[in-house]
Amino acid sequence: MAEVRIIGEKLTNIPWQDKPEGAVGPVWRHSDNPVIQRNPAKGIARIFNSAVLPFDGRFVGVFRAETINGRPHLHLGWSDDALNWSIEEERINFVDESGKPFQPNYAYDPRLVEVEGTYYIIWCTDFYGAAIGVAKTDDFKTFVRLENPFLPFNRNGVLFPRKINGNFVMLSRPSDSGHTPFGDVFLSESPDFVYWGKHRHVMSKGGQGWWQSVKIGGGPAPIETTEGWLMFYHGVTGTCNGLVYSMGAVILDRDEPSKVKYRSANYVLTPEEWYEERGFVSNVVFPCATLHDAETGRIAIYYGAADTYVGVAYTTVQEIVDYVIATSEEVADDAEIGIM
Ligand code: BMA
Repeated sequence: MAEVRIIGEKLTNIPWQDKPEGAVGPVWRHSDNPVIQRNPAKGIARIFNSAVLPFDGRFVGVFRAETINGRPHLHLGWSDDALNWSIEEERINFVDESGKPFQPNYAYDPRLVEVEGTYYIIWCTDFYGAAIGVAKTDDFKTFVRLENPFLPFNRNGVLFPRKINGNFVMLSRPSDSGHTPFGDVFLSESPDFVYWGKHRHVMSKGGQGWWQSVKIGGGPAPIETTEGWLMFYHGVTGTCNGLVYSMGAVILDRDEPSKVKYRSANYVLTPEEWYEERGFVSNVVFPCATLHDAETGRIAIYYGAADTYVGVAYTTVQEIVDYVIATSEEVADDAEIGIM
């Protein structure tokens, strides 16, 4: 197939392991998973569904920390190698735009995305029910909350790492107040990070397979490649024992990302290892971040496992894009911008 490249920065010190002999599929696991175990800091029982980025010669993470009273909050963590993490015991202290404390009642499933030198945290917050909260920081010391972008109920807010056609672009998954038994991915634009509109449908749940038949949700910030925006996402199926969360991969149009170019009919990672199959919520892989290197095309994917651990998995841009193209299916009107 044609050569595919990541469009972006060189980041050669990310975690990496070559594909082992006999690996099944285009994504393979770090051999020493999970990289974050239970009880990783005082007062924190479990960390999962979390996001990381390079910052100032090290790596920084915004972690979904399930505290010992069972409520999720966001904590910072630091690492030299992006595998061994030191998690701060204090939760992130958010302030409003005038500097007054402004803590969310709960916060989960954070994404962390840099756009034009500012770091944005996007998470699921309490706004008369589950909705999307956003904050920004320049230094990982002061975190300023911004206006909530969307009405409730909504989850899985995923910001693109650059403006497209002059606007910020955010994916989201409108939902209900509970364990949402439905859901497609939509996209909205904003010129100023306050007013969001031009809402477009991006992807439907479903397809020929059953692994994404109940609902889907955006994952890590999309990666810009020469073939389009590569995005990992989660797809959910129902069983007599509850929901199963797998990871899928899709390529969106570079200039009009509400259009799906290719979408793999198969999952690219599904719960198979003990730390994915067994935990607080069994059978969950839930990707929220990647570290990637434009020079080598290597991608390290950070995912929550069984709502209990953090796992790392690897692929290369060539391997995953070739796989998505080779196994692509068209679902509903994904290839269009959708009805308005
Ligand atoms: C979703 C979210 C995720 C979680 C998943 C499986 O609705 O709450 O945080 O990983 O369920 O429990």
